[in-house]
Amino acid sequence: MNTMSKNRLPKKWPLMWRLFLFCLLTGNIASAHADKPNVIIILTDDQGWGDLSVHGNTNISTPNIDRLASQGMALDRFYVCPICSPTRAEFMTGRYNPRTGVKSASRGEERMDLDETTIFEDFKAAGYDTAAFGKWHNGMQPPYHPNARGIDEYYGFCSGHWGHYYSPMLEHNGQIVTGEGFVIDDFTNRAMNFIQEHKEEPFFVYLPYCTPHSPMQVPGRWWNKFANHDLPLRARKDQQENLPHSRAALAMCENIDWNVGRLLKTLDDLEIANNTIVIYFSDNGPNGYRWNGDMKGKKGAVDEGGVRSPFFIRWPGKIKAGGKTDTIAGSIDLKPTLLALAGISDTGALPMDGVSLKPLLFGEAESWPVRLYINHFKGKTSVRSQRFRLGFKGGLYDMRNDPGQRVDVKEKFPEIYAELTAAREKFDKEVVGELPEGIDERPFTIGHPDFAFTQLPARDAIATGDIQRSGRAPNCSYYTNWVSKEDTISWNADVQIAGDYQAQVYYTCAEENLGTVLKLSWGESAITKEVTVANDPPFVGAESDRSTRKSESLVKDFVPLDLGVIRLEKGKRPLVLSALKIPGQQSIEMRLIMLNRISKVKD
Ligand SMILES: [Ca+2]
Repeated sequence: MNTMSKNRLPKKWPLMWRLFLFCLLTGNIASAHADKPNVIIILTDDQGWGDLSVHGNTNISTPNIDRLASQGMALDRFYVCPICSPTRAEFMTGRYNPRTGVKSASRGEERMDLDETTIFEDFKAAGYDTAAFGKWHNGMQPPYHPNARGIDEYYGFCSGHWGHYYSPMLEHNGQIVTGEGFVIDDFTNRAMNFIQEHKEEPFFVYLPYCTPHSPMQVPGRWWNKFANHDLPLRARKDQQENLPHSRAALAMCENIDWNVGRLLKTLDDLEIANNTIVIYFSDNGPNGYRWNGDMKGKKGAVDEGGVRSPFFIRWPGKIKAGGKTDTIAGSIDLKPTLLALAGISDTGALPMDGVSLKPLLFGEAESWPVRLYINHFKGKTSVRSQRFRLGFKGGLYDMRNDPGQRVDVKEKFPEIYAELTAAREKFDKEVVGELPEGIDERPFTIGHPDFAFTQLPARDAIATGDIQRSGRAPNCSYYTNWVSKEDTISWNADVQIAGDYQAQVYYTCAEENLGTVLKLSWGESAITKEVTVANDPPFVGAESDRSTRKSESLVKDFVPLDLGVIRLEKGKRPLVLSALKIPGQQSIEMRLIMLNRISKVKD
């Protein structure tokens, strides 16, 4: 059941009215949005610049993505952030990541500030139908949730990574659902269906794929080609290369390519390819040492290899096919560029750092301004000019003659060194300075006025005593080893409006541990529930891994248990899950709590 409609505000203008008025004005039903190109953004996760055959990687064959380059334009010096969430924030806002409040990738630090206006909100205001299928990674609870940031239709997961890619637990517009098959195929199917259903309207589809990010899972159809295959091209430091990991990553990229092919064929079949802008890029450098054109660094580094992404844009008849430029650009330029290409205004008040690349793409850039492009993450700032890169340790590299960043030339180019160093200091002071220091203490929001649902995962919770997190990285983890009644699991929370909330906990509990009694409390308000139904599923994930996982938790088939209805008064305090009785070895294993507001009450 799609419960989206009751959870979201209605659009200001019903669709039929919008279409009717538009057609009345244009007098042309068949080309009702000819001046409004559709937009599809394909964003891959941890795919390096080198992970494509079009870039000379003979280990791999990616004909469909390569076709985007031959039918569109390649920006071959396109920069993103060294990790996931910051790049997404830059794409959505046109602003350097530190300005957006995104500090890191988990425990709420991935949340984008609420005064930011997303590209989706702008396109939605211009009459577009918007959708995202995949990994959001910029906040889970409304108003940080994608549905609250301009996305009409959302299907995927909001965390930074997932523990299993085959029919996993996902969400659809805030409600927990089970995926269908391999996630990338599933996300693409959803996108193709959305495009089919919305082909008569202008649409904006965002496809943030979650591969080749670990866990390294990919169906046999793609894996078998690589399983026992030599890789002729190896990492720059090939002794550091984990071959099973590289093989899996390349197989995952070939699976992405197959899905891109299906997506492009959908546009051809619907005869809307000419009116659809397709962009392809990645969110950071490769997630391992593998061939990447001799560049220095991988994911996490602000060196060239950590931040240079593949980038292709196709708009048949508008952007010349087969074009390529080395002009530096990056994720902060996407929002201004797409707004310019679609003739849409920014509805936000905050100034963008990026510039519109439209003149470059249309071959109209007679004198492109000299600019610097800056990459920053966690105290490390690197500055790129068209020719040089100033590394975060202060080395200056001539990227034209030394693309591998091997020789520091700051003594040979003292003026350039001084200019780039000054730019770095200015950036650190003015831009990085906008990011609050210390740990992120923003509470997790519950019960936004426009959205009835709130998911509170173990990722965002704090546990005491003997309770353990199931994996090193919080993203898809759960809490286990709850052996003491003294211990609790709690969320630093902020209830937006008072109401009665139906609460469910997604749990496991072995037969011998039944009878444990849970208590969920918000100040004086509390509900209790005895666990009487066992759910003791096996671990899932490792059996599908093509190379050994490191930080992701294995998952289990958690099921919901109704805890009852709890009254939550407006305000900030911890939402606490405790155990009044633990008659067996331990209480439940806890994956998440779902809250659905069933009625509002006066404050
Ligand atoms: Ca990533």
